[in-house]
Amino acid sequence: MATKRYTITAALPYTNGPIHIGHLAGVYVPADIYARYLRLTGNDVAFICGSDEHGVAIPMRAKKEGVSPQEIIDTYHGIIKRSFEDFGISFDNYSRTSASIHHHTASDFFVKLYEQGDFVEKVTEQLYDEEAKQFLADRFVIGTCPRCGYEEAYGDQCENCGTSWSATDLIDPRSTITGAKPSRKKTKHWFLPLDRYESFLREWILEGHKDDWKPNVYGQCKSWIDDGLKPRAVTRDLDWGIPVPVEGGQGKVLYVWFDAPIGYISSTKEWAAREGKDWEPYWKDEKTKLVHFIGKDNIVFHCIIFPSMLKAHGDLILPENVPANEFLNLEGNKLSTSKNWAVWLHEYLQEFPEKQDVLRYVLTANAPESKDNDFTWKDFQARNNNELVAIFGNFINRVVVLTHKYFAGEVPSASAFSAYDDKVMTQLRGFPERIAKSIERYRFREASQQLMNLARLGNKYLADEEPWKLIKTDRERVQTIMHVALQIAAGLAILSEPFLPFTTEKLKKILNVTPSPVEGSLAWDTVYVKEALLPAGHQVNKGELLFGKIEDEDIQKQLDKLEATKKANEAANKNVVPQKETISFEDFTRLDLRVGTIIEAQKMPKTNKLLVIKVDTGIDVRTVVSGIAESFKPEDIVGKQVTVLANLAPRKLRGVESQGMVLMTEDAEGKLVFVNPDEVGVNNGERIA
Ligand code: B3M
Ligand code: ZN
Repeated sequence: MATKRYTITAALPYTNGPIHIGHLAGVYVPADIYARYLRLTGNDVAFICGSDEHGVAIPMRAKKEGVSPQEIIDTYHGIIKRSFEDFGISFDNYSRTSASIHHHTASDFFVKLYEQGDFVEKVTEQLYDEEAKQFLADRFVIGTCPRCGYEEAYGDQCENCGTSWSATDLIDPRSTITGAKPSRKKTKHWFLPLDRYESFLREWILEGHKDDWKPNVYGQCKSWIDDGLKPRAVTRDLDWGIPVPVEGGQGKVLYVWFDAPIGYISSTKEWAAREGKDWEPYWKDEKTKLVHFIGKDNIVFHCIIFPSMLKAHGDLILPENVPANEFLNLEGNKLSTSKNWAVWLHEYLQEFPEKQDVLRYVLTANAPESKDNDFTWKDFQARNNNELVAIFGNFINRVVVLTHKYFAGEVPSASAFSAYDDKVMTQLRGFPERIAKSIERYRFREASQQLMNLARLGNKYLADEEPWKLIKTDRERVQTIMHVALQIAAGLAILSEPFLPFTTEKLKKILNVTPSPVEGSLAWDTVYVKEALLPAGHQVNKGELLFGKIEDEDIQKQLDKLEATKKANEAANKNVVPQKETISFEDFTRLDLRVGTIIEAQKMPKTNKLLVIKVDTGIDVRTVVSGIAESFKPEDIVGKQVTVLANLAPRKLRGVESQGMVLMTEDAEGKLVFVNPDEVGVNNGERIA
């Protein structure tokens, strides 16, 4: 088998909180499946990660909890690292960006680019919080996104539309430290002139990776490049981070998104030093395949900015692929740390001890690979009970129990195969390649379903052949049937490892192929080359159940917990109706809101609530039927300027066609008031946006 060298990275999580199912589904489980698969097929793999401990998120969290930033990173680095271990994420190294090897690596990287003249040094006006006496950037600023209109966009990125910004681009910026409107103050920074890399990026991504990068990733890159790339500051006026190592850099640190991806390199170095290896081929040899696993909000940093840095550096390879996932929602709502709308990994394990593989499986089978997806507890239960228990677990259990019952646990020898046996064996031999192909194309959902199909094949085979009936009349035939079934069980033990590593271990124990595999290695490839994975005469152990049923009350408990979270959030927002589902900027632009003047008003006969009013909208004079008669007398509103939704489809109320809507809200007493264009005169027909 031709082996290749792979450097596989998984996004470095920020150590400002624990991690939840969204992180696992979006990045770490797919990356782990990929890494495990590559190792099983004999490749040379460095699977690299670590904690992202710089950036504004850390001091912000520290402030909130009233502790030092160091305490924050130490606490969450510990919790996160532990969660990864608990869920079998098989990093070769999990480092942290506060490590000195990282500070050195990132500093050296910066100095090299600086000396090569790859930066532009500029004094510009930056946002400044006079009260906090601090420059504001990144998450210290929120404001309205110029592209999509989202009002809570961060200073470096809008989490709604994914566009990356400089803080000064935002509309109506405000400080997240004091809430104040920032002033502007001059300061010097180093910029990476991304515009210089445009033609390189065009050629490398837009031409070179049109067919092999996921459409969501490719599309984001394309729109970025087509929008025109601008120089981007890679330093910040902050005191938390890696000091800027060149003259004039005092009091400044590297931008977190400059240092964090270099963390992949430092983590590789740390690993190589520990293992007595050379790190360089993993980052410098053109034949090495570098793959970044990330969530969709990290695409621009991994596809545009970091590659431009790598390119500038000159000695380093570029990623071969960046298979970013979309987002996972929980029970229909966006996962949110601040709203505690999440399934935290450490809590999950307390409630479902030893069910790591169940979560891994459910998150893979339902992974947000090409669109956002929803995690529901009902689906979790169904996948466990109907697939893992009823198909996979059931098959293994039947095979093991019958082998013990009929043959004292010994793999029987097979006599001549029937045509059906041959067909089943051929199908079994086809699975490694099918699963491999899906994994190599980053289609992990598909791969996990194929694994389940192998267990289905086994179940069907037993159900069709019915050895429990034949045993009375044809023991020899039963020997062959169990021989074949045991080969499928062994196939599952091998092929399930990337997906269900804990189960694989148990299964190998049951099949007695641990610690030393039968006759050489039970490796991925042996499934299709070996005559028998489990030879006749091999003794298998007594079984334990691989999966347990999840009961309705276990699920109800989780749903109740979420319901309590929802209530707590609602109480915290008291009386305020929760925000409706997010709409896109395009949705918003479809509303035609105008200033109009009420020129006539009268009560609708035989009703208490309705007024029929005539509004001059500047476009025309139209009739609007409005349910406001209890709050206004007709004569009081004539002459008032109001906001009109002009393009609402007309509808008839009591036989009168209403051609629009006048916008209203309630005052503290519950009385209706107009949503008015200020008291200053505005021309009718003026648009509101
Ligand atoms: N810490 C961002 C995130 O968690 C970030 C990834 C860095 S990868 C170099 O969204
Ligand atoms: Zn936006």
